[in-house]
Amino acid sequence: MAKKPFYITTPIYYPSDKLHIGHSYTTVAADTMARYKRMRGYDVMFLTGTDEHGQKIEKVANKQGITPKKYVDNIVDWIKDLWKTMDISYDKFIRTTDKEHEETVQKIFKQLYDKGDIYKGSYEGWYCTPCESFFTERQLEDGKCPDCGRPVDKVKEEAYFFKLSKYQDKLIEYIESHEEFIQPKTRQNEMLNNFLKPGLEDLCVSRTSFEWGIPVEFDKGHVVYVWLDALSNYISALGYSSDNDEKYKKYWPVDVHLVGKEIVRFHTIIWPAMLMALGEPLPKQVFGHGWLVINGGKMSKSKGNVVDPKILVDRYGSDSIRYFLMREIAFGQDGNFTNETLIQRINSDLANDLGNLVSRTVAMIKKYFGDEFLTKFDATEYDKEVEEMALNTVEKVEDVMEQLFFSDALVEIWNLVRRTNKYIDETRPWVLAKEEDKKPELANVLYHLAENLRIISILIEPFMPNTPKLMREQLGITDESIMTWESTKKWGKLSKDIKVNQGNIIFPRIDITKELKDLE
Ligand code: ME8
Repeated sequence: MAKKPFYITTPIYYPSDKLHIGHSYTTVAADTMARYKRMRGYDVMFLTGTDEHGQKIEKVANKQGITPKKYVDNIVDWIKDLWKTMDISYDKFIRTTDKEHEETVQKIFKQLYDKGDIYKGSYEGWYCTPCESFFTERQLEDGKCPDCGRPVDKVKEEAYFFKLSKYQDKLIEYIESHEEFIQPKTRQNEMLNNFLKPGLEDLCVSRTSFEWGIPVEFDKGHVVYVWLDALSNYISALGYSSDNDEKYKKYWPVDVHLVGKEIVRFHTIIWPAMLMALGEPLPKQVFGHGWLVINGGKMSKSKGNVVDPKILVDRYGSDSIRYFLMREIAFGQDGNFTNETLIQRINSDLANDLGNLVSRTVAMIKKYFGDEFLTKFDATEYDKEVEEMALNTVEKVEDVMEQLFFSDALVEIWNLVRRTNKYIDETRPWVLAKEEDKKPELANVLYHLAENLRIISILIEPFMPNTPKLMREQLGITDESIMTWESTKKWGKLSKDIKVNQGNIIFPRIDITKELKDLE
C-alpha cells in the first residue's frame, strides 16, 4: 500500500546574518514532527530553506563590498552546517535564488497579472527596512513599525499590487469554517478581529528602488517584493507549474506550515489569498508558535540579544539542546531562554532521570547476571503497573503529537522514566540479589527495566535522534524489528537473552556554577 504523504515546512529564514537559537527552535520542532511521522509510516516531505532577496541583504552585501549572492552563499553554507550539527533531517533545502524557484515566481506573477489580480498602481507608504515590510499610515504604531517599533521611511513609487481586498470575505468564510486551519486558536481570533474584519488593503508586490530580487518578467524595472517571492517557496519547492510537478501533486496541500507568531498574518491571509487567486487548495494548517525571549524581550538579530546555537551544541550536544527546546517551552507560548534553565534541565531530566536509569539498569544486569541470560519469573505486584504505564504512555504521546504538543509528549515520556526509576526503589534488586532463590525475581525486575528502556528509547527518537542508539548499544539491543514505533504497542518484545555492554555515561552532569561562569 502506498504510504500516506505528510508535508511539513519551516519559514525560509533570512540569511542576512547567522541564525540564532530562535530559528533552531522552529526547525527542531519541524524535524521532530518529520521524524515522528516517518516512524509512523508516512511518506514525509520536510522543507526548509532561505529567503534571500530584498533590500536588507542588498545593503549588507554592499557594505561588505561583495555581491548579494556571494554574501548569502556564505551564510547558507553556515546554516546548512548548523542543521547538520543539529541533526535536522530536511528532505529539501530551498533557496529563493534557485533557478526553479525564480521561474515559478515569475510564472505566478504573470498568471495573477493576466487574471487581473495583480495591477499596476503607485505606492505611497511606510517601509520598515529591518522587517522588510510596508505599512499604511493606519498600521503604524506611534508612527513606528508595528512589528519591531523602529522608525520607518516614507516611500512613493510605481508598483504592482495584488488584489488582497478581493479575497477578504472568502478568507473570513474559510477561516471560520475551518477550525483547524489557524492554530493555536487564539491566533485565529487575532487574525479575524485585528486584520480581516477591519478590512484588507491591496498588497504591494513589486519594488523599483532596489535590484536584489526576481525581476518582473514583463516589466524589468520591477523586482518582485519579498513576501510574494518568499511564500511561493512552499509550492515552487514541489515543482509547481513546472514540467515535473509530481511532488506538487503528491504533497500539496501542506499538512502544516510551522511559523513564529509574528508571521502568522502573512501565512493565513496573504498566502491563502494568493492560492485562492491561483485556484489551488489551501494549507491544511498554519501553526504559529511563540517566541524564545530573553529577559522579557524577543530574541532577535536586530536586538543583538541572540544565542548562537552552534556554541550550545558544541558544549552540550545536539540531543540535549533539542530536548531542552521541545520540553521547556509549550509550543504556542513564549518561553524564556536562560543558560541556567538549560543546564538545570540537562542535569535533572537527562543526567539524573534518564541517564541514571540507563546506567543503573545496565550496571545491575552486568553485576548480577554477567554473561547469564535473564529468565522469566512470575510477575510481582509492581510489574503489571509499569507494563501498563509503558503502553499508556505510547497512547498519550500519540495523542498529543497529533496536536503538536511536543512538550506534553516529553512530559508523558518522562513520567514513565521516573516511574521506572521508582520501580527500582520499590523492588530493591540489591536485596533480591542476596538470596539465590530470588534470582528469577531479580531477573524479572531487571527485564522490566530493560524493556521499559527499550520502549522509552523509541519514544524519544523523534526528539533525540542520537540517544536511542547509545541506549540500545548499552542494553545490547540489535534486533531492528524491536526498534520501530509499531513495536511499542506490545510490552515484552525484548528478548530475555540480552547481553549488556557497560559504556560511558550518556549524559554527564554539568557543574552549573562553573559552567555559568564560563558562559558569561
Ligand atoms: O521572517 N523565537 O525570516 P526570519 C522563536 N524570511 N522563533 C523565532 C525567534 C524567536 N525569538 N526568532 C526567529 C522571516 N524565529 C521570513 C519568512 S516564510 C515564507 C518567510 C523563527 O529569518 C520563527 O519561526 O526573520 C520566525 O517566524 C522565523 O524564525 C523568522 O525568521
